[in-house]
Amino acid sequence: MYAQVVEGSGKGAKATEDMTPEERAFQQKIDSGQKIEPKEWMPDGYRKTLIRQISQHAHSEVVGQLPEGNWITRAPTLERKAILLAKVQDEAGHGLYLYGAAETLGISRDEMYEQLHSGKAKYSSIFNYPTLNWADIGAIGWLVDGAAIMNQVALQRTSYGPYSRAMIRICKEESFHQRQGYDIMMKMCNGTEAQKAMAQDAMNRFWWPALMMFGPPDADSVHSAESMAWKIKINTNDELRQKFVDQTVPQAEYLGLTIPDENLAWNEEKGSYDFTDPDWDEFFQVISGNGPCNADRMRARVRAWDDGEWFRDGLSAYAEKHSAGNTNQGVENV
Ligand code: BYC
Repeated sequence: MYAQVVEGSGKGAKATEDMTPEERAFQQKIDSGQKIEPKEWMPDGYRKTLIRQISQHAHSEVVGQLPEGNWITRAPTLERKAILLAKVQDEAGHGLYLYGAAETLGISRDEMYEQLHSGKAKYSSIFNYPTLNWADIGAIGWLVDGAAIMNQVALQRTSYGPYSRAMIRICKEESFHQRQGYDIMMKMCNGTEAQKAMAQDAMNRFWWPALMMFGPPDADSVHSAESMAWKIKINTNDELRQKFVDQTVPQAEYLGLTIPDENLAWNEEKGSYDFTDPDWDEFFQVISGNGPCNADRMRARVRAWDDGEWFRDGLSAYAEKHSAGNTNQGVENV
């Protein structure tokens, strides 16, 4: 059992003897592996941390449609186009499950959108990099969805019921996404020299940003300690990054691609790979809004929100009409 519970984001820990009876009972529930459900009592910090993480996760799914959407009209075959369309549509669905899970904590969807559009809420750093050619779609499916699954498989056991259940559903779809990316990479690596060179170039550009997806090193992670005490997070950032590297190296070898890291080497003693850290200065620049595509991504999201105003207005007017007691379902009412 954890000896401490934390009060809120980065505020430090509270000793067991200082906990209120409610906090102690809450922590015991978490420690015994029970799920927390929306209407149950929870510390403010737990609620706040979950809203931050789940809404950021939802924003990542939605913004994540943009780099891939960029290639729907230029997919090389009809089959690839249909697969990519389905994948991008899945990401929209993931965003919706996650916004729904966050709403059970008492925040509205409009507030979450406002936080995204104003730059207050973050979304995954990875989506601030451009997709320059078709091989990038393969690299995203393989590496980016691969990194996302590594995290999300663990999050299926997260302590908050609605988040955990959303993750179970999302993980099923993410495995398909990862396989479609690997399939593109296989085709390109077994194609012409030029196609293989494109695949290697995509790997060179996406390797480091994929490693950054797991967040800063544990020593610099502001939220890990409290999130792990509350089992919001199941693994630390570095643990997941290591697992991802160990899983991906043999896949790259099978493709005949070289991971762009001179220091990558199997470490017999620890039973895993040694590897170079990504450039953390670059990571902090990207999450502060200064990555290659941050401004483009935000512009696209805000425009989509503005363009959808007439539709939201229409839906609200329709709902109002019905809530005003007019239950006539006739055509003149629609
Ligand atoms: N990007 O204390 P830390 C996908 C922020 S996409 C941006 O370690 P935490 C997909 C962090 O928010 C996958 N910001 O944070 C979709 C914090 O800043 P704030 C999305 C990052 O929360 C379409 C600060 O850095 N997956 O599936 O304990 C196509 C300190 O970090 C990042 C999720 O969101 C980052 N990479 O751990 C394909 C999973 N990393 O909030 C694929 C759920 C850190 O204090 N989220 N920051 O201003 C998590 O598991 C955790 O939130 C993280 C970070 C591991 C990401």
